[in-house]
Amino acid sequence: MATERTLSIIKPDATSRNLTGKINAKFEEAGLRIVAQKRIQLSKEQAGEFYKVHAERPFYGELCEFMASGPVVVQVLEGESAITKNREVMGATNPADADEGTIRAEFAESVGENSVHGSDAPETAAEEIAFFFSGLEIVG
Ligand code: DAT
Ligand code: MG
Repeated sequence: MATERTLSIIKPDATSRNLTGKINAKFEEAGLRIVAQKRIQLSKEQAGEFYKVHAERPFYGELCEFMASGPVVVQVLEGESAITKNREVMGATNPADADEGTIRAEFAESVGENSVHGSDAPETAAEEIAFFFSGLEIVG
């Protein structure tokens, strides 16, 4: 096992319900360290660029609108197998399928408004971290 970094986003449905601290507690309880964090509001264009891998999916327009609809908290999480571990703590994309105790089971409102994003592989984690953060902003 190796120490990894992954990109996490606390989405607008969660920031609007004041859940940032509760979600961060889930990461920290799982042994993930928040080594960079900032609250920003994305434009629809920036959301579209971030999610361009989904450009052909039927929900792409809705996803970009939602991600630009309010503040998000973007963060870098660090820890042993952080990419996989974060996906476990997040739970399944659709909260109806998410295991008990996961962030999405507890907090997500729907498959579209599902409270958190997490990178899915080492390559995407590196790309997504660089999308939001410079090296100077990440302090492990
Ligand atoms: P994940 O966020 O678990 O990595 P994904 O990469 O398949 O899931 O999809 C990215 C986001 O797109 C997801 O968090 C919410 C939205 N999405 C996915 N499937 C959807 C659907 N069937 N309807 C509406 N939004 C969807
Ligand atoms: Mg994904």
